[in-house]
Amino acid sequence: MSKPDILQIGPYPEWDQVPLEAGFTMHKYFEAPDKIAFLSSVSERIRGIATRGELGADRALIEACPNLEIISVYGVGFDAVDLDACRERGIRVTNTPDVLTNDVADLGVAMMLVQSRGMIGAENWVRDGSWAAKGLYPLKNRVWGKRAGVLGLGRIGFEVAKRLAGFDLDIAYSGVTAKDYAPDWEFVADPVELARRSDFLFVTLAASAQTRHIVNRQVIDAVGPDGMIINISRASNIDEDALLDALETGRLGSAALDVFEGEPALNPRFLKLDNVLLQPHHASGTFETRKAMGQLVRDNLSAHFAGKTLQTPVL
Ligand code: 8YV
Repeated sequence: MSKPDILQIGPYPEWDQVPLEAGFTMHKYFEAPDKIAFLSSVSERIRGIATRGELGADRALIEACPNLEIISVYGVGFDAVDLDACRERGIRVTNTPDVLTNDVADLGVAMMLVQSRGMIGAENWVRDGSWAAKGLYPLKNRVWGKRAGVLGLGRIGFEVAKRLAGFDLDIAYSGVTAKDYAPDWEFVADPVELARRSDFLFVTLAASAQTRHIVNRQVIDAVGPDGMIINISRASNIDEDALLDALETGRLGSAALDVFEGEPALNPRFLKLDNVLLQPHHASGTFETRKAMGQLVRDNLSAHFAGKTLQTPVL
């Protein structure tokens, strides 16, 4: 039996690539120097797309593949996949939820700690001899006992909040509705109100057209000059220009960011700031989690082509 043809939008580690190639005929779109020519040479055969959270699949790509049946996303976020284009043609979409939740939450909390305690600067203080030459490292801000706001108490937000409880933080959250699984934490519907009562504002909501720039200038100003915004979701959830303005002028104390508009390129204004911690979109980047994500990508593709129930369907 011939193997289903899959268009591969981005690279995977070898431990995923090898089994993918055993089960499917993989067409590496990301390696093609002339993408348009490459696509037109394979598009008729393509029955599946394997992509990554940040790369997705836009309408033009979906429409270029007339026999497309399924898009399997290596990531929980599917905001970069044009779901309307998929719905119109009954194309199935899967993602990789749950397996990455704890690692993403870990990194978010680590970013808060690293940035509050100035650990990157402290490392440099040791390495460049400042400790010996200048003496004690400047004092930094306490974490425990302060107030945290979690914007979006889904799977990842919940795990962030659980961890923050361990630091005796006073926790509140915002979302569409109050969650019955979070009776100990205050529900604050309005993001501006949530920001006003937060020393640390965690942005953990799934990105969509509705959440675009939900963290706007008003929210940023409500966090204020002593506060910090931590983003482990998608850049589009924050008005990045407003964030940069606030960081540059000190209207916002600091930020810790794993995601950027136009990543991996980022606005050069970020590089001039010392009140922001910059991370290369690696919140799910552990061996254990990435292996589980790759397995789910394959399991969903295999289930689909075997006519079985999809493991983690979005559509
Ligand atoms: C991954 C992500 O870094 O899950 C997501 O939505 O953005 C991340 O886990 C990415 O999908 C890997 O390419």
